[in-house]
Amino acid sequence: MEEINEFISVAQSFKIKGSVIKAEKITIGHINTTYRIFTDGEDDYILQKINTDIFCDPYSLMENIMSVTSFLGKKILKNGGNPKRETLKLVETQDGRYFYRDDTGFYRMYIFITNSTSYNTAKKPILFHNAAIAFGRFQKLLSDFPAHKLHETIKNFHVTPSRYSDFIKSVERNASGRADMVSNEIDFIKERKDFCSIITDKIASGEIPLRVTHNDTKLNNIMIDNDTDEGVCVIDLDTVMPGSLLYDFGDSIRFGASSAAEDEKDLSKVYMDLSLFEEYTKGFLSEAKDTMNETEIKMLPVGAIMMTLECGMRFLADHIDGDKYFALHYENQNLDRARTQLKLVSDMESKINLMNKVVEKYS
Ligand code: ADP
Ligand code: GN1
Ligand code: MG
Repeated sequence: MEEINEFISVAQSFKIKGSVIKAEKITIGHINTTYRIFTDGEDDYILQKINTDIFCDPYSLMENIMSVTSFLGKKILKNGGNPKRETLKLVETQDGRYFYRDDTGFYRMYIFITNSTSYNTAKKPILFHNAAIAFGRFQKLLSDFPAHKLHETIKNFHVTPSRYSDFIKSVERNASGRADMVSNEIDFIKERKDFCSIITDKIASGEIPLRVTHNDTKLNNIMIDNDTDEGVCVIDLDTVMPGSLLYDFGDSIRFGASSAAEDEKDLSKVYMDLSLFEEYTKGFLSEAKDTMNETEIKMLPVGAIMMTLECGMRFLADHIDGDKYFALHYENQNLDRARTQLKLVSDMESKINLMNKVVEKYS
């Protein structure tokens, strides 16, 4: 069956209000397959086929999402907010589960958050500032979530030294035969091997605490209100797990403070925009500062470099592996993505003193 018809058919297995009018694929996001299901009822819906090559235990993943979204829903209600709009809301299947499985895949459904947009670039600085406030608030809302309840949905997700050794293995395996053509990029990463363990060492020594973190805080994982430009809802909760707050801050900067798209081919257009860095830092610290320790605050710029280097390694490893992980829209897209990340790393390294000054200003 054609994919779109498969999604329309699967949608009937969920308790949706009204009838399905049409389905439209959403191509933002590198991991899951996502459709908007339009209905003639009160709500539209998001139907997602979970990528089970990447999330090998979708049952545990759904348990995480159920417990996190119901925890957030209760808090939002208590604070006078709108839980249908301010957190993801799972839709039950006709037989009372929160996922549907058949031989085409493993699906879940959320209520579609209306009148909001997930941006790939910070079109206006205020969008990025507001995203920072929303991610900072998300962090705060989950600060008393019982971390032991969470499954690790992807092992060693932001353990950068482990990502580094996976990267070296990909280079050695050279499954696609592309490694020889990217030796400059490989060398750039190898020169930063020692840097990779700076955050994990401090987690091991207890200087940096493990918290419940989102772990995938790029700008397109937050819905921004079309009228007010405010961050409405943090989405893409597949990787909510114990982690460092530096990962969440860092990943937002990696993606949203870049002057260009993640796959920009013209590297002269790619740099870390210091004014966007300042917008984000100001917003994030205004929400999260009180819960952070001194080391975390001081190391925010390191978090940004770490997440960017790590993502560059992951994109390049996937290019060398023959594009097995991230969804592609054209040939060699992972290489373009890797190159922007490495360009950002060297730009951030040259701006580290300026970044530190910004952090000092708002802490
Ligand atoms: P992926 O893991 O592939 O990144 P996401 O969960 O981030 O998948 O979803 C992909 C895109 O679908 C998002 O960037 C957003 O545009 C849209 N989306 C996801 N959930 C919702 C929702 N509840 N309401 C509106 N749009 C959504
Ligand atoms: C993926 O799912 P998505 O597109 O929001 C990836 C992140 C990467 C990001 C790079 C589960 O995020 O870790 O940082 O691509 N998610 C997973 O854009 O691997
Ligand atoms: Mg996403």
